Amino acid sequence: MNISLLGIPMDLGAGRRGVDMGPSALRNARLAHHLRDLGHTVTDLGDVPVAIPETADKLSQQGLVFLDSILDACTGAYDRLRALPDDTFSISMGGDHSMSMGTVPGAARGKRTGVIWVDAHTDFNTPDSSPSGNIHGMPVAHLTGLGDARLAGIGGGWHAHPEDIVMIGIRSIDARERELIREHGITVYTMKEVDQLGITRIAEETLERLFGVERLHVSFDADALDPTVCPGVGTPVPGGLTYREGHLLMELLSESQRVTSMDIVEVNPILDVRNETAQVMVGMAASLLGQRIL
Ligand code: 4U7
Ligand code: MN
Ligand code: MN
Ligand code: MN
Repeated sequence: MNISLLGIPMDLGAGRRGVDMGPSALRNARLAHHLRDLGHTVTDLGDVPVAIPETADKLSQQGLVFLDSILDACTGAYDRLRALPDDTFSISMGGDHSMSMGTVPGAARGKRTGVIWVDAHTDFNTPDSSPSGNIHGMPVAHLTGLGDARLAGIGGGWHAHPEDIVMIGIRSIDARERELIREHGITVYTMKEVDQLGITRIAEETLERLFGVERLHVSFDADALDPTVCPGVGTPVPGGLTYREGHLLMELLSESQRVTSMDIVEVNPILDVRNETAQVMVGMAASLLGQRIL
């Protein structure tokens, strides 16, 4: 398979600094090399231009911190991905999770696309509901067309259908965010369901639910995994997916041969221990792209 890597070195959407170094950390953990080892043809497209907080205009309009610069970065990512051939698998390397407002519509290529959101958080705040004003807590709401019209418009009119979104690994949700999730009928597998049902059944149900979509995108926030597995994240929440649960989920999705794109987000090298978090996330990508030991 042809795989394209795109870096989005952005930390403007997060409350803590450092995830702008995520693309470097993932390259350093030899993402391209591991994918080539699996037989893929890998092209690194480099990074999308992203402003730094020191020079960007922080002035939040309606509670949106760094809105203008995040719009620019997401639009840049959207344009790069939208131009790729349909059969190229794109991996977007973040960067904070606000980048997915550009990478998901870009990877969708105008087609109906299922979104598998692997995260400790539901990221479904709107500017009104957000307790922090940090845009990395808002991408999914905007992908469905809710919230700020500029952020919701990044994909040139493409939106995710709420019934095509499945979230896995959830264990932190804000009060008003919970109401929005319910109101819009988003499918959520919390850690309680992971414990009760197991990842195998959740993967099967997810693929069944997303049976009708043309493309399938996995947006993988490193904080979905337990902080003992991925310490390098800005918003750690205890009680996350184990190393094997993460791999098994990727392996089962890989087996379906239906996934067409991926985000790796929220890797924070400043908070990490010897680049472990980037290494773990490279392993997750390798499992999603068909790793076979036997
Ligand atoms: B991430 C939060 F309030 N919900 O909106 C918010 F708890 O991309 C956290 O999943 C968002 O890491 C976390 O700021 C965003 C908070
Ligand atoms: Mn997230
Ligand atoms: Mn998260
Ligand atoms: Mn985070």
